[in-house]
Amino acid sequence: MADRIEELRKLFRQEIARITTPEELEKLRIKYLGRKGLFMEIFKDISSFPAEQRPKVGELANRVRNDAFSEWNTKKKEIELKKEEVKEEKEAIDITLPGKKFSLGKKHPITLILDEIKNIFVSLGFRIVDGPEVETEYYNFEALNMDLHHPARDMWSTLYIKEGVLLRTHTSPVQIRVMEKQSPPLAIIAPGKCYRRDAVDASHSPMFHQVEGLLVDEGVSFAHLKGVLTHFCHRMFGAETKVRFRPSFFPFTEPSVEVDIQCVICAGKGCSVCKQSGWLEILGAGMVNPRVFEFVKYDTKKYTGFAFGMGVERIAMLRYGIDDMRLFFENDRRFLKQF
Ligand code: 2NL
Repeated sequence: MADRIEELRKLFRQEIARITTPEELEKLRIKYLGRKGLFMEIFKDISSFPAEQRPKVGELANRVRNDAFSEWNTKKKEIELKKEEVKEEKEAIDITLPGKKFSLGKKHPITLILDEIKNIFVSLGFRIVDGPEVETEYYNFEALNMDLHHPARDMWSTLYIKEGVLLRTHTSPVQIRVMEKQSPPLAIIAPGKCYRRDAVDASHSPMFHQVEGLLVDEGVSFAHLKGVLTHFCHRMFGAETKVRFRPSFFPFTEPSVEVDIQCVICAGKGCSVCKQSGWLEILGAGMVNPRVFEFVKYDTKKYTGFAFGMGVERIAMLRYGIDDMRLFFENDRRFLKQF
């Protein structure tokens, strides 16, 4: 009997040594240690032994079975550990692999031109101001001397949010708000987004960028306007650029001018960009209409000022030689990466 028990122990050890999976291990448990397992059979056989031998054989059988149990438990832990290790190995990050490539973005051409314009005026002592894009009719039109009958106030030209509230059509309202809070002297520029009820084409967009400027002090004259804006054109388009001032009309300035530069494409000879005129319109400007000063309660006997406004997209198109404004808003990376 003791031989049989030792034999069983040997067999059990041989089999368990070859096991690698939890399924095999479970089968082994049932075969040897289960309720109908090989060890149980031995316990059954013990009852057929003479009484004096039973305790000894029983004790041996018990010991071998208990050993087998603890060996089985050890193996179980081993397998679980192995499984865990394999899993970790599979999930491990290979830090020697090359990384994913990503490309750095660049500043948008409109931002680049805006930065240039701001730098020029800041270097002359102008301060950058901003304000709301959703405005009231008062700040966008009325305070700029554009009365109820002005065509721009039509709902077909302007994007209205509700009655009396709209998307600003220029950045002038920002300057009105600054004048309300601050008395002269004052030199500011107001860059930002503007909105008009326009269909998209090569030269129109319902959203575009504008920079307006305003300088108010005692004794400000048209000569100051000409000096500052000529300097701006020279910094923006080159010191050799010819500049011309042409009479115009705006309700918020009097007198008013359009500022042209000699065509940068054909050098004044006449081409399709300048419509054969040799000149390109760059800015609108003028001496602030005293009626605007009255709205912000500035003393019109004491103070005069000049103001100007320019479209950023137009300047960017001329600087970069772009003939279609839509390119700025499509955000095609092949276009954007060129700047
Ligand atoms: C243009 C013309 C202009 C102004 C804007 C202005 C602002 C205040 C008072 C008076 Cl608060 N004027 N702005 C003046 C003249 C022309 O813009 O062609 N813009 C694209």
